[in-house]
Amino acid sequence: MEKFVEFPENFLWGAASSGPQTEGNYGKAHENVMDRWFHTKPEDFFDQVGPDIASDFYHTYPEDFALMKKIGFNSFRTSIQWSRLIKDFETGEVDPDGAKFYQSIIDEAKKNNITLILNLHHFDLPAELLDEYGGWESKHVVDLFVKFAKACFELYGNQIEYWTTFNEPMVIPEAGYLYGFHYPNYKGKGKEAMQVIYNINLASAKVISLYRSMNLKGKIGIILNLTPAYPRSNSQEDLDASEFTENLFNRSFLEPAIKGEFPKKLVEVLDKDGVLWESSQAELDLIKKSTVDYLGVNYYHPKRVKAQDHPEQFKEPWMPDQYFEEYEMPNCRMNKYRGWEIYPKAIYDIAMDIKNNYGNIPWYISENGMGVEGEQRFAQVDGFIEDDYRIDFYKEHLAWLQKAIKEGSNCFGYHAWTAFDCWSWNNAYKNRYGFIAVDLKTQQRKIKKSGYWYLDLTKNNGFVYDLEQKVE
Ligand code: BGP
Repeated sequence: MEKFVEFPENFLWGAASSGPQTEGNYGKAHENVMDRWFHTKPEDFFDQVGPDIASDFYHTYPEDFALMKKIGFNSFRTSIQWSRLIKDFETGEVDPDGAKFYQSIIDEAKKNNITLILNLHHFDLPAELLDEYGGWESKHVVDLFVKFAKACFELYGNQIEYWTTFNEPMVIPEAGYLYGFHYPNYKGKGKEAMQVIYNINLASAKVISLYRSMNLKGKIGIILNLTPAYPRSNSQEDLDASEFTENLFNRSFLEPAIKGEFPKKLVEVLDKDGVLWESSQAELDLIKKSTVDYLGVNYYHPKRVKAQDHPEQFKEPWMPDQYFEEYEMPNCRMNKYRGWEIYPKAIYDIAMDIKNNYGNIPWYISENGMGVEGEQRFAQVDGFIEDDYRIDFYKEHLAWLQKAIKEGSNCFGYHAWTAFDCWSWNNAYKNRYGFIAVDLKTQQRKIKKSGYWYLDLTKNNGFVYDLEQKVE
């Protein structure tokens, strides 16, 4: 039966993006690791398009905020690039042009009545810190990140209500150290990846502790990509595999962020295998007391897992894959352009997990979305893109989210990925995700059909839908 899917009052509606994917490199004194990757191996990127211009947000932000307002946003997330704001990483000295730019972003958001969520790290470690110290493997880098955060809080602390320390921190060890799909493209560095997990948790806790000590008036959280690990069967082997996968890929950040502790079972396995991170009691105490005020959840796809048939292949060097194997579930819905399964119900499962197992902490969907290759095929003669597939994707996910909210999950907002088409880590502009199309040659913007749909959704604070039938 059709019904009105209604959201709570004052719900945050908007979208997320990030500095490195939108701004372009104008005036930036330092490369981040993604810039470095493109500058050294442009052939790794779709159509060899890099982040140097990206969506030109450095120049187009006044127009972009006006368009976001026009399609109903009351909030927007972006990130401050460490490699733009800081001139000297060791001292934390600020680059005045960088500081001016982010102040303009804050002012423009305010002018448009858009609440800005500011994130401090979106895969964009300064490349020099990788060269000099081994990046997130180093605790010195943790302390340099705290200096960067201090500069951000000193400059903008009281102007921002919602801060986040990291976006999808698990992607850094996963993509950079285990499987090699992000720079520095290491593969098989299991032990190092575990230290990176620990160090980033420590960095987040240190920044939260600093934020609290500065008596600022906002809130501070973290953004995690939660990919529920569903087992192939109820056999003990498959259940163990899914539990390990959950603990490693979701809860190694979720537990410290909210409970101040690492998952016990994961720590036991890593200890037994001799790959547990190096930590001190003082650090663990700091993590224990520096938990988040709220959580952001990026949800795109689930993980399907089964027991590993060939664990011996992953013992030397140590890799977590000895405890699980991912597989593609037969007959699942797939976005073949991205290779991600579409499974909207997982958003409900995540919401109820937060409610039941994490003290029903305030949280929001900080990213959810879908892009396909060749979106231009949906363009009408005047270039208007009729992206109904995206509208359907959003409706279905939102309906599951609203069901969880009705059942008591403490969700305060929904951010899509993304506002206007932006650059992606090696897929560049292959899969377009925006409500607003960006013409890469002219940098002209044009609202897509989904943008007008979002305006209606936000005006009505809901939409008509039948979750059972999945028809409007
Ligand atoms: C998330 C990232 C975003 C964004 C999005 C879409 O993991 O936080 O930065 O890129 O995924 O994924 P992709 O761009 O890889 O298609």
